[in-house]
Amino acid sequence: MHPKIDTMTTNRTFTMLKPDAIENGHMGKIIDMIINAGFQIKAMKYTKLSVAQAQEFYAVHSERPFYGELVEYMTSGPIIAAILEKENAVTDFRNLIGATDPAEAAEGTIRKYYAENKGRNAVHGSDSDENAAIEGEFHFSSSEIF
Ligand code: IDP
Ligand code: MG
Repeated sequence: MHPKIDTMTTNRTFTMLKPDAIENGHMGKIIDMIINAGFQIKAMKYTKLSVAQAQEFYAVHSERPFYGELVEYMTSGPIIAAILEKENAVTDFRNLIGATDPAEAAEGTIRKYYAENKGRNAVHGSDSDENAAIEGEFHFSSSEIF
């Protein structure tokens, strides 16, 4: 039998610069790191999540003890949402942002530089190609993607 070849990989991921990154004035430096790492910005907007949007976006975590805190934090101020393109976008972007908890994030990662703690951790990055597509469509219509 032939080995199964994965043709499902896409070159896009989805990110949010979270409320702490905006509050702390880190958005310019974070966007600069993203561009310098070779990502193209396909879509970007400055917006604010409603409680219903944050609950839906993080529905996978609804049973976790931090869910209420997470929704409150993600709706506490504006965010910057973006669709990014690059070869191996999902994996490369997860490597660029670093571990969820900045105490565990590698040197040179966005969370190492700019996250406050495990909850207020500056950036979101999709964890799979499938979620990247779902999350991108959640925030952008096709006429907003370039
Ligand atoms: P990720 O953002 O690195 O993919 P997830 O485990 O998917 O991490 O969690 C989603 C978000 O929920 C995190 O980025 C962080 O903002 C928040 N979060 C995760 N774990 C905790 C926790 O233990 N306490 C508070 N907030 C958390
Ligand atoms: Mg995640």
